[in-house]
Amino acid sequence: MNPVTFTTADILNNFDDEIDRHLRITLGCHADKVDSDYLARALMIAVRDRLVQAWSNTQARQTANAKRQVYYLSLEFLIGRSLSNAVANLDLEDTIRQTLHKYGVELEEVASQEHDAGLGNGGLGRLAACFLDSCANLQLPVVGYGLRYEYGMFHQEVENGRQIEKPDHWLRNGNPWELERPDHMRRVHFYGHTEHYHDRTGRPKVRWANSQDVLAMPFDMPIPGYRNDTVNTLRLWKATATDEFDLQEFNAGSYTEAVAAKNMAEQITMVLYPNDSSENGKELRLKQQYFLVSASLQDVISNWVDRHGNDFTEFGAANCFQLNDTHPACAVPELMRLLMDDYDFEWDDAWKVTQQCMAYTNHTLLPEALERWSVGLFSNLLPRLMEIIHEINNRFLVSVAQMYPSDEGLLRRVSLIEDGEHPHVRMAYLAIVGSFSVNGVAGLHTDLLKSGLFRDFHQIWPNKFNNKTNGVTQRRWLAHCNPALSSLLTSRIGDEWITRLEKISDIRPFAEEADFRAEWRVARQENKQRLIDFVEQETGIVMMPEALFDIQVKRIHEYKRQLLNVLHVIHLYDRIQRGDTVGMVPRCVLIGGKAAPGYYIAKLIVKLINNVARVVNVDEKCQKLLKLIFLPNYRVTAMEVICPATELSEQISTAGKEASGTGNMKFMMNGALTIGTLDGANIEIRENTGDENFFLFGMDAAEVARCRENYNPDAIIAADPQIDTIMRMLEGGRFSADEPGVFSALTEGLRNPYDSWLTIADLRSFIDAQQRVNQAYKDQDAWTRMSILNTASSGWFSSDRTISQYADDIWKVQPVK
Ligand code: 26W
Repeated sequence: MNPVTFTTADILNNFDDEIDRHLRITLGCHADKVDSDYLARALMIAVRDRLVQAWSNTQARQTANAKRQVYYLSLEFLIGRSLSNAVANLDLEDTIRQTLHKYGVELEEVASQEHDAGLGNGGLGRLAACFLDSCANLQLPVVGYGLRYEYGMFHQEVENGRQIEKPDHWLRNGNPWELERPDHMRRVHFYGHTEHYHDRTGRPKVRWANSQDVLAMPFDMPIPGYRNDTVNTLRLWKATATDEFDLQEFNAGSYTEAVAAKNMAEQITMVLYPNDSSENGKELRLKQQYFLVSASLQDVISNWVDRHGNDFTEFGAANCFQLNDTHPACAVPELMRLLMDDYDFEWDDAWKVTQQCMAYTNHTLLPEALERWSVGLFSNLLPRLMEIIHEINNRFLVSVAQMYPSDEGLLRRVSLIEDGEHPHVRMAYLAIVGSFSVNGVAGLHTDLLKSGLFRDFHQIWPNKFNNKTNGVTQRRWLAHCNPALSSLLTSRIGDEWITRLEKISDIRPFAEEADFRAEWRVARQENKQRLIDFVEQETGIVMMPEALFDIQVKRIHEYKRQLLNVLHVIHLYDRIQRGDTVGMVPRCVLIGGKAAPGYYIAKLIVKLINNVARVVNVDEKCQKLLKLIFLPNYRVTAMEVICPATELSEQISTAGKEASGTGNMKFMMNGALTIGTLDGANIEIRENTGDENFFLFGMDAAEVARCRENYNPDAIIAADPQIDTIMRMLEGGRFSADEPGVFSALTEGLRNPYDSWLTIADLRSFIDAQQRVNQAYKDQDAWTRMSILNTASSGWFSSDRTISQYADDIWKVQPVK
């Protein structure tokens, strides 16, 4: 058929008509029923239509010209909303505002109707979303592969101070961005057994027999670049039942039951696991992981075969898979399986290809977060993969034994199978052995991987290891979420920073101009007011506009030490009670974040924050000086209001525990000052902004290690009257009058000499640093200068920089213009 093309002008001229047509015809909305929800849907469809042409052009261009394609495999993509992002990237804002004014609404109001795509837990998932944005911005041939969960990250509510989880049915009103692609459906095997046989030429072969199969249906989401005619793809798989599944399992007499049983297959992509940093070993989770990996690899291979037939000579050089943590580590044995069983590769050739195109990113040092799968469970669910893993391990251990003869301990330590009564597969080791690149996500993190967690592997393959410090996209995390500051920046240095954040350092000299500082404060105050309104709407609490906005938002976890933050609030509360308030600046402390549903201590921390808040916020004496707020249901969209209004960013993890952090970068970019430990990317933030513009406290990673050797929290508490008072208030029930003893697990943890998080050890230093913050805030002019210098120094923390480094050092991939 002949191709039909529209010019951009045709489309733009008709924007009004088009919205009208989508309202009336696509959505069947009667003229007197038009509201911001209908308008949002009509608008999203109209914007998506504009993306489609550039989208298929991008695909054609990349297929024709890219020497190497990259696939970002991730169980999580924490996208948030897409409308405003697409509107900005297509430069449609003015056109759309005009159209919407005819309906008497603002773009912001319409955009706020869109449901967050919350297909991730936290840092790792949001990083994947920032990376896709940067890849599109840099015009790199990168496809994201993930799962289309029916239910994303749970919705958090608070009842009697406790977290309650509610399901997040984000697809209820449809997802206008996605395009279903039934012609690219794939089939994934589970269970069954393997059969070894000889093919017609007498070669030994293996087949996976009697498997139960599930179909993988792809849904594509467009990822638009910033005004560059590039639209990349995020392909999300949905599990659906095969028809024979029903016939096999159920007899013909129970037709309706058989059809209903389709649910079993469709369970696989029903819900995102809300665990962040602790693995739980559930079979369904392994099913999800393998489902993603198998569907995606088959997709890539089938596209390859379409273009090159069965000639795989260049496959390894032309394709690169980036594994987002170990969650998709089954890609290693799965690629081996597909090459050997389906395309007749010999082991050595398949292994060469696999090692040539896999790369692994580690995101955590916490031992409890390292994925291990029981060999029994694995063999049952994925029998063919388990065989391949055993073979990879045997060959690997033979080569290690050759390199380091008679080091039995080493062989046991690096084995992919952890021996014991219940042997387990160590997924991180599988990923390391199968990849040509292993990277950490901040300088300290990579150093600790090399010297600690992966020490033996670093000794074997020093050149595999490399660092890629994380970054965030300034398009969402500054240009979009902070219009006041963005236009102020652009008025002085132009708008090149939107695509080249290193340019933001040009703002540095303006820190010395009083007028500019005054304008900076006006923008900040406008943002604080936006947050005040948001918080009042969500919690009923009214923050004081003149107060220091002191904010900690992230997953609730012991290592992130929200507890340390609360102990400081209790200290301020005590000072206010005692009348010790000379020179104290008013402060609003806001804490937000979700606890994993099965993480008892994290949930208790949520309860403590809420209980302390209840006491502080009704106290007469605190009214003008102190508020504590727990903001429920922290999510991407909430951060878009929070980070522009933040003055003090809390990055207070136990040194050596936070791999990088990325919230810390969003705050810095928006002009917040950081109070933090020498952990993760805080170290690089401090290096860039300068020691004098960063509030440092606490032990560094080396001191933490030494501290553990003879840690005596009781002695520290007894020797420091202020700390002693804090503990007495907690233990005396000041915040648990109606439920005596509820917090004993927390106070006992604090006093435990084996407390992994060493909270009491850093408390004095933290209180003192907070006092320095207090003094600094009194000089608003000096504070503003520091704020400007933080923004001016944030160029390094753009995910564009991070992705350029992945592209140059790991992927060896060029932009396709
Ligand atoms: C198996 C359960 C599970 C689920 C998620 C284990 C571990 C995870 C992630 C690794 C948790 C995570 O999001 N890690 C964060 O990754 C960010 C992006 O690199 C870093 O900035 C954070 O420091 C790190 O905690």
